[in-house]
Amino acid sequence: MMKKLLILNLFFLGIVGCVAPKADSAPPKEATITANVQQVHIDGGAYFFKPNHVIVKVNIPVELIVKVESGLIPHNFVIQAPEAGIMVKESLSSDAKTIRFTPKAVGKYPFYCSHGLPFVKSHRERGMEGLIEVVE
Ligand SMILES: [Cu+2]
Repeated sequence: MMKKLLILNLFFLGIVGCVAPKADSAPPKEATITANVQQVHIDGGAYFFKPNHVIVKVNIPVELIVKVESGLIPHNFVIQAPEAGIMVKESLSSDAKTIRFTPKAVGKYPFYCSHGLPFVKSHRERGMEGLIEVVE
């Protein structure tokens, strides 16, 4: 447990230590398991999710606690992975929203924001996407 906390602390220090951490250079975020629920906090905005690579264990309930920076741009959080029992589409705000599911199959599944306007790059194309990695 102490080791896990230490790793978590180092992770946050790493984030704070970088002036502008490039999203895809950050290490993947492992879920914190408490009382048989795996919790991960994800922050989003124009146009990112941080962390953008989350690792969870199969067959253990997951709680993603997701919020986005305040502003007028609407964002949502989508995972379409029926093969893993994960079907999520939730609108987001600056109030944290808890998204619950239990991953049923090992694999890598994308999450993203599906917003965007016709004829311009979607939020996903601009970087609002990430990966849920489900492991044994
Ligand atoms: Cu968006």
